[in-house]
Amino acid sequence: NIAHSGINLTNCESEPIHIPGYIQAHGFLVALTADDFIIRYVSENTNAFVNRSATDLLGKPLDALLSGTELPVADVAAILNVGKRENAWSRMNPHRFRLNGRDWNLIAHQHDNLIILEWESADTTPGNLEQQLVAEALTEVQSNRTLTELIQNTARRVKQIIGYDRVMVYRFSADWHGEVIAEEKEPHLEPYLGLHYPASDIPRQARELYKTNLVRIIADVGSTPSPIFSVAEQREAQPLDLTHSVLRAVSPIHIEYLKNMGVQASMSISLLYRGELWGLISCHHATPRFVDFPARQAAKFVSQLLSSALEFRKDEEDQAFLFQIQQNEQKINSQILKDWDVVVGLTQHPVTALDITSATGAVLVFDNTYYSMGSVPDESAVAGITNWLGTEPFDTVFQTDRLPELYPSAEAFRDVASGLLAIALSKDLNEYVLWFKPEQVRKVTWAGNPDKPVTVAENGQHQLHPRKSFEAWLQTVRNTSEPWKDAEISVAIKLREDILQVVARKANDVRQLNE
Ligand code: BLA
Repeated sequence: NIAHSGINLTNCESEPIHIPGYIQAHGFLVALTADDFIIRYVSENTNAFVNRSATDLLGKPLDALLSGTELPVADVAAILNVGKRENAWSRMNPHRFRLNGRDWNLIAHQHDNLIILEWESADTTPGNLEQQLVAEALTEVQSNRTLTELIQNTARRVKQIIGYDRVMVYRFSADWHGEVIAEEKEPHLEPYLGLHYPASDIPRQARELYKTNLVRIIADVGSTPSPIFSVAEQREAQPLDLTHSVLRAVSPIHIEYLKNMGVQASMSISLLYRGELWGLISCHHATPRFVDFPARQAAKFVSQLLSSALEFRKDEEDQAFLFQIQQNEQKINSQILKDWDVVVGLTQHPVTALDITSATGAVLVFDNTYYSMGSVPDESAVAGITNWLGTEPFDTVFQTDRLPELYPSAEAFRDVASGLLAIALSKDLNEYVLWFKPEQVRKVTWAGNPDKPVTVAENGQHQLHPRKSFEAWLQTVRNTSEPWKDAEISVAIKLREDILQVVARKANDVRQLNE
């Protein structure tokens, strides 16, 4: 049993998950000194595979591990020498061997001065479906597919490669909470698509580790992890660093989470965007399920193609959004100039003030009159907002993604106006353009009954359940909208300048007429 060593729901971030002292028992691990191949660490279960007790092997040369097996020491030593000399570990993995009547993949890497050898069983049938899916994915990233299609198809391909019940694309937000943005699943499972989870479900040190080590599999949440033994003189030393390991035993807190969720195997693949974690492909299976190294590599490759598409598509889409709203702003400006009327120019044409942001509603308050576009609070509510804005210390632009927190009366219409972006045309005359965004989550549909109590374990671990997590997240985002993008704010400021110019020129015309 892994010692929790004081880790609980409130201090998850301090669990040192890269040095758990255990591996998952579906494979075995041996770590050798890089200079002379002396065994320094061995997982306890090694004896079941090589018929030598783990403690016997400590301090012995590599030969001790392989003697008595049909595996030539020279072959393994040759591989390690090449890996060492050229630091070619990742390019060379895996090495397929037959050992005691079974097929194995040896996955080797070097960390500090140790070479870590991990042995996993190899599927007997390497398929060409994988190759076909990888080829398809390659062609697709070069095509003109939208990011949404690429994301969905990546989930579909990963599911075909690893055969899990559910494959999700989980995207992180700026505050590290996340959302399921694509899902491929067996029909009987309740959908998680569109659900959000708090940042603490995947704590900081886990996200850091996942930037370095891009794939992890938890083959069986019910299996007992195997402890790693080390030589006597190292007993006081740090446990073996498993940052780059493929067999690392997983945090018991996360195991609990998966069990509560009815999941017995989990695999996830990191999605990086400019070196930062953008999301994860998260995969679940209801029964234990191992995926061998070549299949994991294929799934990783398909996911990395998505990451590489992100690198340019995401910029492209951000660029396209900015371009679109800038175009709309110019259109509105020319409408105002042509009509020589702010109200008509902003509200009466196919392109209105609503189209320069991603807001769902907008209001122009001008000349003591209220003009609405899209879904907005009613006139008296808007009057309340503008009166309050008049007392706020800003001259040009005001924005918030949590209006009810600043202006409590807004809680009554948070479903249309949790986010507010406002430009002041004249605070003295109470003239503004206002844009509104709704509360982030208005309606959530669980396939199951959300009021059904979760079974409560004696130790209170029931808190670790995605449904609970989702509720926790809902509490934190009540009364908040999606944030306003810099592009939206800067285009709104540009619109303000254009409007004020026309207002000033009109005032000037009136003055000249009167003179
Ligand atoms: C790890 N948590 C993870 C991982 C995922 C999630 C994907 C990566 C490991 C894996 O592949 O299974 C979370 N999985 C999700 C979420 C969804 C999903 C949100 O499918 C949504 C559909 N977890 C908690 C709390 C703590 C916690 C409260 O919920 C801490 C108190 C910890 N999660 C935790 C830890 C890890 C983790 C420590 C790292 C596990 C490891 O790699 O050792």
